[in-house]
Amino acid sequence: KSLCVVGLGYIGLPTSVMFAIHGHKVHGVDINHKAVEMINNKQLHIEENGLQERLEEAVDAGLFKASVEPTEADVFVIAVPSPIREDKTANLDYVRKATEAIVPFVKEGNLVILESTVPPRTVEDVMIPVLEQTGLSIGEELFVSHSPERVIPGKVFQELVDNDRIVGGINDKSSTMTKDLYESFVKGNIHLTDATTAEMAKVIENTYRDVNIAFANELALISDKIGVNSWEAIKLANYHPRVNIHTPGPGVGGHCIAVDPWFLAEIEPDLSKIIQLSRNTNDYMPTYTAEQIQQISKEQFINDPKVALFGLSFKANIDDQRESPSLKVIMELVEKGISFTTFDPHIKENVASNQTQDMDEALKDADILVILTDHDEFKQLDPEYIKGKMKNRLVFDTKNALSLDEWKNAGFVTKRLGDSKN
Ligand code: SAJ
Repeated sequence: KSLCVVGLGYIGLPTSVMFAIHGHKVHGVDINHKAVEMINNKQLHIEENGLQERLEEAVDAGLFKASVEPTEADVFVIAVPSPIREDKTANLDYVRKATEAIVPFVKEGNLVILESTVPPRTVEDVMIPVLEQTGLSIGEELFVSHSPERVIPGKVFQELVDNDRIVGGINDKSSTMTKDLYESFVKGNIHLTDATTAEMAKVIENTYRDVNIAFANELALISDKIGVNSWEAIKLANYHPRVNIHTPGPGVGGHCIAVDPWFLAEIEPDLSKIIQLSRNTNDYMPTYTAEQIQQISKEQFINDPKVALFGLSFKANIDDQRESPSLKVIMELVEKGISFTTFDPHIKENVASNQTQDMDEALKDADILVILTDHDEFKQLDPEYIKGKMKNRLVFDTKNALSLDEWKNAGFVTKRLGDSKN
């Protein structure tokens, strides 16, 4: 088949190369000229395990090329961002614009698939009216479905293949056509439903995770007051066969979990109480983290601490900073007038202020080391080495990434988020 994939980001690019290395001819589209040029030169503008070699394979086979303009194709796949606005309502401008952009190229018999996560009813209420401009009869001459991406950054290629996939067509024919296409590389089960149910299922998955993390964060806040290590208590509770509590942390980042629950809250604000409460709990965690940094320092009689913040990406071993709790912690420290440096081996671009690529420089004159992301590199930090680089020996681990006993032995005063035993 020939495919036109609109949006070559964290989802669109890996998906494009997967289709290409499975024999489809893929034309990728992105509004970012620089990204398009890089992709055609087999260079990556994002970090993802296994993407480089697959991109090379796809381009070398002549089955994948990128452009800023769509083209005619059998299938159109839309994988563009669907962020929220300041007021926590869905910003569907990218989805709408991508749909409008393909309209001139859509022909009879084509299939349009939306992969972006969207509020339930977006396909029916936002996309279909735009696609009607093709003059084609929707469901008879033009087929449309929602097949939400469900892959986790860092393990995208494994999950693209192994995860079950949801396919929600606007009618049965749309669903079957979509299933046939994804079967070229998906080994998980493909479940068919309607477009709106598929939208709901996807939003529910991420909302479930957000609510569960908020519960874990609440347990961490309680544990900080009552002489309990929440990490240990949660681990023990999870030995129960029907309990699966997620882990606390400095907040919830990324463009999915921190965003998608608002898609439900927006639709039915009065009925989504737990959902909104959870969002607010998770959004409070960076503030709590900054307050803890201040408090721990005060307890050690350091009134004007210099903080070394380790980890800027929103989670371990990736280069993505979207909605990262670290950026919110930074804002809180700025507001409190606390000085800091930042270090993250995965972030090359100097987006955060006071960032250095040199760990020793980040630690210079620091009073407190704060771990905000559990990168593998940080788990391997040697306290014996670090202690020689800092002014004071204080460490605050918000991700349970360090063996704090080792740090204590090296002379550090230690604190773990959600743990009043450490
Ligand atoms: N986090 C915690 N505690 C946890 C798990 C995560 O604090 O127990 C934090 C992370 O540190 C991070 C944030 O939550 O800041 C989100 O990370 P994540 O690993 O939960 O999720 P994402 O955003 O990388 O990917 C999610 C996935 N959804 C689910 O697992 C239900 C992925 O499968 C989706 O494809 C993706 O959202 C998406 O694009 O929607």
